[in-house]
Amino acid sequence: MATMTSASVTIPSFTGLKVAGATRMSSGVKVNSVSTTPVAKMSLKASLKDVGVIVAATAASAILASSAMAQDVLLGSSDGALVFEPKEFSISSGDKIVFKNNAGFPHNVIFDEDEIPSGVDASKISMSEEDLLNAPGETYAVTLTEKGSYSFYCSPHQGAGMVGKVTVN
Ligand SMILES: [Cu+2]
Repeated sequence: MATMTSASVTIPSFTGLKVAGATRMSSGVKVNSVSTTPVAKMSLKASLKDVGVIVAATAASAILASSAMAQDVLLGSSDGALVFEPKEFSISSGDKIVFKNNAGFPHNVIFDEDEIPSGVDASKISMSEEDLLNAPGETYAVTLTEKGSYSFYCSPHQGAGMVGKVTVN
């Protein structure tokens, strides 16, 4: 039973990764709910780990290497709360923010077009609304250069309070 459940959950995550859409959300929720069984959790982790590596490599290639500092932000706290951790922080212009899937996924990172410095294109620094980080450890990185304050949220969990704010100095 545990093995069957694991397989049936893992396959949609595998094939659907990055293809996006509302269906991805429901498969991600299932992953979390079945992971209470130790056996299912172990095999899930093993198979999803490989996916995470592939996705991380793909994401990394889209990001220019930089000698600037990086700020890590966890997506979901380790106790499972639907929050960015930290949810409010400051960086220097040119620093990279690395959002990392931690718990309670799927998550994404959308900058609020009305709460970013004028002249900054929200779509260029955000993930797309339907794009979701499904796998443990999967990351989304963005480098901010324009000084000012930026508000961002996770679209699946915005209503639950998964919002954050970064000040670029
Ligand atoms: Cu979220």
